[in-house]
Amino acid sequence: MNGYLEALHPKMSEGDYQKLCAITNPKAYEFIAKSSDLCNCEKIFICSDSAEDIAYVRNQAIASGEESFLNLKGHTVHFDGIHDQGRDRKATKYLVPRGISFSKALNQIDRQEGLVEVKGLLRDSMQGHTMIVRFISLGPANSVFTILGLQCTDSWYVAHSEDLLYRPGYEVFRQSEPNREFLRVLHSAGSLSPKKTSTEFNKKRIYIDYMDSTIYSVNTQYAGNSVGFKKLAFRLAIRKANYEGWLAEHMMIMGVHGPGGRKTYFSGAFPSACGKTSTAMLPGESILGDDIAYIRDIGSVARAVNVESGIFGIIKDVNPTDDALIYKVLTSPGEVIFSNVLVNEGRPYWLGIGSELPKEGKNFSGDWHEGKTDDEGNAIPPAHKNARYAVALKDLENCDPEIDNPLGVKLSGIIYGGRDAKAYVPVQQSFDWEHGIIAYGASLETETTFATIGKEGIPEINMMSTQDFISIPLGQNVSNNLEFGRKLKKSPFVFGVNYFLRDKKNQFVNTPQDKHVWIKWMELRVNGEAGAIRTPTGFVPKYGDLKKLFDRVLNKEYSKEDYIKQFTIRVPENLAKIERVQRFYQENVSDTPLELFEILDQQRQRLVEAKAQFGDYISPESFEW
Ligand code: SPV
Ligand code: MN
Repeated sequence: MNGYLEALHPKMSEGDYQKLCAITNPKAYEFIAKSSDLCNCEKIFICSDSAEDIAYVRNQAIASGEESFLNLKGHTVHFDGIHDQGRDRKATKYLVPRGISFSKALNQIDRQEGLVEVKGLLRDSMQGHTMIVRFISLGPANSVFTILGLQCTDSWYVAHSEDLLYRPGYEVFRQSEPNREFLRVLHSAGSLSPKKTSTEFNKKRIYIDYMDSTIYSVNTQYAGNSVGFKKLAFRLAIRKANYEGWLAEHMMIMGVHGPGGRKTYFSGAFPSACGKTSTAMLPGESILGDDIAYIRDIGSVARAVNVESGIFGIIKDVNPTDDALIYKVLTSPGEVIFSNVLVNEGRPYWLGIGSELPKEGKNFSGDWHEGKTDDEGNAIPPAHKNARYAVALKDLENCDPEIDNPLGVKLSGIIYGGRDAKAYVPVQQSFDWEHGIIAYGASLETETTFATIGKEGIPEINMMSTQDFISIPLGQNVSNNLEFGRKLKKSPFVFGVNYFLRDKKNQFVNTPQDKHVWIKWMELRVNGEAGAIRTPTGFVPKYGDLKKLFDRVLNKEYSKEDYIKQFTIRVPENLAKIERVQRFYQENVSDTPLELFEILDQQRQRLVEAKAQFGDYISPESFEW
């Protein structure tokens, strides 16, 4: 025991003190004591994950005013401040020791300077409040994947969300060696408005101290900035994974059901708001995870676990047609936290709900009515585009039974999906692992969306969809991905998808449902049951296979015309894409592996040759012979 435990004693009830004593990790005491000292909390609550403690957290989320009840049993709503509606890239920085510099593409600050700043903002931030201590197991407990986490927060909403989104870790901590490592998160919502939202949005800071495996977050409540085990611990995990030779990825994991009761697992990386959750939740398939995966080489096979155990999903466009399964969960009794939706007479509403919205209610701006404008005179929408829901995966009927398998599931395919209006076809398979990692993963392009604060629709490279979260030299991240698959006896197939391709009139060439056909095609490919056409950018499906799948999966007629439109190889757009990607790496990533340039040069060469033979826009069938 160390002096920290005794220092904490006066702020705890006897029961809480006993709960903490049962954990014998002196570093845990130290982190809790230093957090308590800095933030000057009045009391400390130790959440042991018992039913009683969880119920207490849930009740306090209501009693504190951070959440309110909705009509359906188990449903609550939470609002974040008007300036706190997404991950805040500007406010999020890596603390980098003097003499070290990350890629220009990463936001960073001198470590000492940053620590002084963020600790200054956290000082006395919990005065008069309780500090909640939560222990979390990232990944299934007691497995080779497990990483432990400890969060101190003054937000009952954050503590409640963690209950839905993460596996309990108190018992794991209790049974662990005293010197077991863990990730640390200290969060304070800062001073709160009468509506219980963080007021000092200009002083919002999310600083990542990778030297000390610690994250500091202050003056924010939006879960992506405050629930430390979401994107914050993910940044630390990516670093750890890269040094230890495994992968921490921004990926969903799903089981795709094939002929004869076969189930094949895929993981898929998509930037925020690009279809990751809706892919994992396709009807008839099963979900293991929708956001963060750890992937390891076990017995020379890529195996993956979901780091989390719940979904913090985008609610916009969840309706009975496009997302039937989620819609059902969100409209049935059960534990759900809604955030930043519109509430009218105890019912939540959101954009794209599939029916008309009320003209008034309560939303992230307070009392709302149609026509309400913000300080700059812009109309305030009824619900925020980035409004979300939090649910536990075990509450879903399509939750995959392997979710807690300590060895994870065998990945047969991995998918990279961007938001690319012009170049890539809706689905294609890479020639090999390296081509997939470079041409689909490292070249992943998207546009900024409402999931991060700032202007929408700005095109950008979002490497493996983890660009925002990488805390090592970016080139090293690419090399590690290349290396990981090369070491496997049989690496997963790599697919690139693009749900956002548009035609000349700027209309999407696919409906959101079409992705189900692409997924089924990938399942057949992995199992050697579908052919493909070799094009300059990858293997694309044959019309006949897709026609059958459209009929079987969606009960839809699929015309040759649609096929040609969707799978035409657009040479000028693809050449321009290669230019952009190469320029990004040349300008921003000094340690880019040479292989990246080589693989893209080869792709350019194939495109140029195809152009010489067939012209700028080439029907996929021209490549079939
Ligand atoms: C994302 O934006 O990628 C999310 C939500 O999954 S969060 O990271 O929590 O903001
Ligand atoms: Mn995400």
